[in-house]
Amino acid sequence: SSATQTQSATENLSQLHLNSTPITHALSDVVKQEDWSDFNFAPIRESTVSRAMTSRYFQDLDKYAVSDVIIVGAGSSGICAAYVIAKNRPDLKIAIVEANICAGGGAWLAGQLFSAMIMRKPTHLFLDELEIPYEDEGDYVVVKHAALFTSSVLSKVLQFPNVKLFNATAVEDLVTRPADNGDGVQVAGVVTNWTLVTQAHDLQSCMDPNVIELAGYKNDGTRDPSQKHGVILSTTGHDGPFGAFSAKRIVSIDGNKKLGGMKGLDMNRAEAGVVKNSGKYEGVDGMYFAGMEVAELHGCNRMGPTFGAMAVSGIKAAEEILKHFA
Ligand code: AHZ
Repeated sequence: SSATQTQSATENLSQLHLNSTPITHALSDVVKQEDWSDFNFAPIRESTVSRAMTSRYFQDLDKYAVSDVIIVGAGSSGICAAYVIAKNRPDLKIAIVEANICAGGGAWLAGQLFSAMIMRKPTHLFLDELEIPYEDEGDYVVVKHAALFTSSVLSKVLQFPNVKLFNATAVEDLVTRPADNGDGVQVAGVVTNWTLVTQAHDLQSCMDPNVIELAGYKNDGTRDPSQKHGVILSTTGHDGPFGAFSAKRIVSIDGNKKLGGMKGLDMNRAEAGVVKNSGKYEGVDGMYFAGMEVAELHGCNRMGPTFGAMAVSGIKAAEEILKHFA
């Protein structure tokens, strides 16, 4: 019938079109004539793979055992801060400690289980710098998927040679020393453990932690005045199984401060409140905060699914840290 003839003519056309379009991919020149039958990799020993991973990890543990900046928590605020610090100061060693296997915190989705990430201006300027596309809606912009934002920031941060992400690693405590002026304490590092170990402390008898120390201290634990001392930026998010970790620990150390406790959702107050209160924590020298942990520490509102303040508070804290090292 003519209907069948038309259908087969269309199929032939699309087949012809397909055949006339050369398929290109990274291996087009290696795998000739679409023949994968004798494809193979060069031989490798299992121990080679093991050594390639473990030697590098132990080199990193050694290199970052003393770090200039320790970022606790790799959520949206932490990774934005890491980007700004690492980009401006390639000479600083930046260790990011993230309890989860996945860096990015909550920013793989943008609210409930929805994808599109809302950011209020002027955060679009940061997106421009990172070449992350968005829809301009006037006072705010929309990135089509939160995962696009998070993966783009992470891909840049992880390429800096002065940044190491220790994921699946939890900060269990802070290293503290008496403050230089003899009044109160200063932070001098973080106490770490594999997250799975941290979660299983009640089940085993003794699983002692490891530490990352901040730069700028002498062997006896006093500050070395010839060096800028390192700092901790905590971005562990609001209270949860791990969240607000440093805020809670800090108030137990600094007798002058009570935990503010995150207040209810108010988009118009929350974002500016978090940005204004982010940065240096006056009560304990060397300690900085950004992101939703600031809301827990200082009693700001939560903003719900709008992420501008996460990027901007991270940028503000990064600017203060850069001024410290200037
Ligand atoms: O796993 C945590 C997450 O990736 C990590 N973290 C928490 N405690 C840790 C610890 N050691 C190591 N002790 C730890 N890592 O910190 C990360 C926090 O990411 P997040 O996305 O929860 O925080 P954020 O402040 O960067 O972003 C918050 C985003 C929110 S919450 C919110 C609301 O509820 O109203 N609104 C926004 C925009």
